[in-house]
Amino acid sequence: MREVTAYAWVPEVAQGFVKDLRVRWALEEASLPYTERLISLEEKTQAAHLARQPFAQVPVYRDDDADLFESGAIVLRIAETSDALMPADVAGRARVTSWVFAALNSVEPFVSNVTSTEIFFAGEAWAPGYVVKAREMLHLRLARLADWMQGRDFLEGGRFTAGDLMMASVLRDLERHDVLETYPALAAYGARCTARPAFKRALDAQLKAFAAHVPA
Ligand SMILES: N[C@@H](CCC(=O)N[C@@H](CS)C(=O)NCC(=O)O)C(=O)O
Repeated sequence: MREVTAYAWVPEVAQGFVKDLRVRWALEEASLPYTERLISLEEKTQAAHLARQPFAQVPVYRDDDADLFESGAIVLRIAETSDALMPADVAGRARVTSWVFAALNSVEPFVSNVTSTEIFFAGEAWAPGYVVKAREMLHLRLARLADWMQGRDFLEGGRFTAGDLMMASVLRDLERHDVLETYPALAAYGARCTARPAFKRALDAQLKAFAAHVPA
């Protein structure tokens, strides 16, 4: 049994970007079937959900042996059971873990500072000045990542791993923010990852749920 908790519906701006997509993508890469547990936006703050996700967010995931939250933790758990997302050797697995954390810790906060300001706070008086600084900080991280990607198709060279899944998911949040144009190698890397059939199946599954639950 594998079950992913996701939202039944979110406003259009978030559709295709809700983080259960990462979990669905990992499961698709690993060819592991799963069921969906879809909750409303109201349910996220109810006790039953908070008992499983203390921050009132999705995704939440469970399988026969574990119940966990945080997309990175979930993707790593799935990766541990599938050589589609992690190599078999200890050293290679450690590198994948490093990249999952790098995506979530060293890149995503800088991406979020820009995207959340430009999407949710664009009208605030402080936003224009803040976003200039946030973009500068983001460019520092992206420039380093672009250097790393030189001569590499994926983060660790020739093969796709859970690290790429997470990094591409983070970079994808910049699609609507004219940032990746500065880094053709990163844009190409992201496109290489999201061109994978497993990503398409995951995205379709998330969007299908939203289409079936449009509020009256
Ligand atoms: N660090 C968490 C973040 C999860 C997250 O941001 N979830 C969003 C949807 S993409 C959410 O449920 N937001 C509702 C809220 O924060 O109240 C993870 O990676 O799982």
